Amino acid sequence: MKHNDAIYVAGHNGLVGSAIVRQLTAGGFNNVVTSDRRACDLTDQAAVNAWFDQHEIDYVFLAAARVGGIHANNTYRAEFIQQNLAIQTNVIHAAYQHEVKRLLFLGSSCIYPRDCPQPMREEHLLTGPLEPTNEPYAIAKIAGLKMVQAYNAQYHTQYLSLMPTNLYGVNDNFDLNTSHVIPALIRKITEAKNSGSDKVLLWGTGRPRREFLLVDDLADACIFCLQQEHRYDVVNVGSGEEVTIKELAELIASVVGFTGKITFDSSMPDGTPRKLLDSSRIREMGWQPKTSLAQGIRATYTWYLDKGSEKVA
Ligand code: GFB
Repeated sequence: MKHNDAIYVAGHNGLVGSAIVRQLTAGGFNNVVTSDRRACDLTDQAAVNAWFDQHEIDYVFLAAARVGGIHANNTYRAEFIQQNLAIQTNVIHAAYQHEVKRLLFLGSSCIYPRDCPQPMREEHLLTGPLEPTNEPYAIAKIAGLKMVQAYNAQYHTQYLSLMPTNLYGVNDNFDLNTSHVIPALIRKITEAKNSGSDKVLLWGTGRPRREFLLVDDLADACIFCLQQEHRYDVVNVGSGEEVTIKELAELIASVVGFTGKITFDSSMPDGTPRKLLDSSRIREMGWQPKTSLAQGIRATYTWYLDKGSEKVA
């Protein structure tokens, strides 16, 4: 990628897209192109085609998606499959028709089977049933990566799907009904501390294990991969740092300074028991994350106090 190439970041307002834009800008890429929903509804194929007609795009980062935590995935099942299938189909096909040089599609570690051997390798895809709470989202993401593979095979494109582990960071969603676990816990534990409460109630049993990656590290991986020679259609991106939800809650409580009791509501779903990615491919390519979970949580908490809490007030 040259510094003046036209680089389209689809989904630039979201957690991932905004981090890619920040990182590209910091790296001296001076022709980053974005589209807001009014200018181009990505679920509308005609609008997407018209938008690509008007912009000469060299590279695409496809970070636009309907996303959310376990409760949102489980509740808005129809919207998660319909919107994601539409967005990714429209953007990937328009990119192909407009001869973009390369495209990077963002998937998710929930594409792997619920009871997948750990750590999960790219070859484990489609070897067993999915986790029910996020099956519609996972099926859409699997369709996206299969579309990338099919276009590479038939049309000789060099598109790539990155499968990130659970992400968090600046611009995260702190709405308690739709958020992922880290922003939810930062908000719940901060509010418990501020209200003088001696306990906080979290979902599930606290026993599931999750691997987390700061979104700035993921953005770094995206830009790194799109500049490498094309070798793989699918690449996992994880930190290798895995904790139980209870350990995560204790870490967040120590960052926030909350000393009350952490309790769990086991009537809420746990989701997948464990999802640790095997990230050997990207490590062999020469990439590794820079931020530990503790550093990332401190940075996200600082941002939440500064900006995030205004958004959710
Ligand atoms: O991040 P999260 O919503 O999604 O939840 P998943 C992770 C774990 O945290 C689950 C527990 O075991 C939850 O029960 N948890 C505890 C909480 N308290 C809370 C809370 O207040 N809010 C939330 N959200 N969780 C998602 C998938 O799965 O991961 C998506 O649904 C996507 O498809 C995403 O793949 C990365 O890790 O379970």
